[in-house]
Amino acid sequence: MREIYKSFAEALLKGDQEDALNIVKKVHYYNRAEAFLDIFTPAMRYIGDLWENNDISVADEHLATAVCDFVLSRLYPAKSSSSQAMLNKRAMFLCLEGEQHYLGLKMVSSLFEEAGWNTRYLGPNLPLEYALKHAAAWQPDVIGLSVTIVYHLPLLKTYVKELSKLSFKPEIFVGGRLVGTYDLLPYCKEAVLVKDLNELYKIIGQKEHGEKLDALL
Ligand code: B12
Repeated sequence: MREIYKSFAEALLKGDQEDALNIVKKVHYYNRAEAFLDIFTPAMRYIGDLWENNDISVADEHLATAVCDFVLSRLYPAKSSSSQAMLNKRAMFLCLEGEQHYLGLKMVSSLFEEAGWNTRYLGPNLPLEYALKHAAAWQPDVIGLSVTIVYHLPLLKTYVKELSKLSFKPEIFVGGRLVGTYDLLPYCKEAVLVKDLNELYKIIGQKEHGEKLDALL
């Protein structure tokens, strides 16, 4: 059987939101985490390979990103419909200044929300100054950072160092493409490095408990 992530990638590249949603509907027995792991993540990485090999253009890749973002938003849990009891815990998520790769972070935020956390997703490219101010005012238990591009690593070090100095001592989670590829410990000794969504689930609970897609679409 043709891998479903490739069909999903094709729908993204055609800019076909309905087709992309229909492909997700076919795996209605999956929960969010399974869909993110088996379909969304490999599809976007496959699109990266096509782009790197010049099989698709920058415009194609932007279109695919936009459609993927649309489908992710459709799957984002409504605050009131979380399958789990609210935990009275807060988590905020952001990408470092200059970092534009936010799709993975948005998935992670969605999974925390589903697991009963109160989340704030601050998206790409957030300068440290604003991250610090927002965190100081909202006092999250967890701050999740995402890093994809190697030349952002020096910044990662600064973000982790400064955020971990906050008086209420948030736990800092660092994820993103580079965490699965390199040993980033020297850049963020004060943080928890999370390689992928399976690792995340060891921290926030069992992925089998997530809502099935048929209840969402
Ligand atoms: C889409 C895309 C873009 C989009 C980003 C859109 C967006 N809104 O995210 C745009 C067009 C903006 C872009 C720009 C660039 N990109 Co780009 N991009 C990609 C692409 C195709 C997909 C990224 C993606 O969504 N992956 C899927 C997600 C789900 O995976 P992920 O981020 O790893 O997230 C997972 C885990 O890591 C984890 N996770 C992620 N964050 C966090 C955080 C926490 C707290 C936790 C716990 C877990 C976690 O959970 C996720 C779920 O599985 C990749 C290809 C690839 N292999 O990833 C290239 C890729 C990353 N890009 C690349 C490049 C080179 C660039 C540019 C430099 C291109 C240029 N010359 O301008 C710029 C840099 C922009 C910048 N300053 O950030 C290269 C990087 C190569 C390298 N060696 O560094 C790649 C690998 C493409 C390639 N094959 O060459 N890109």
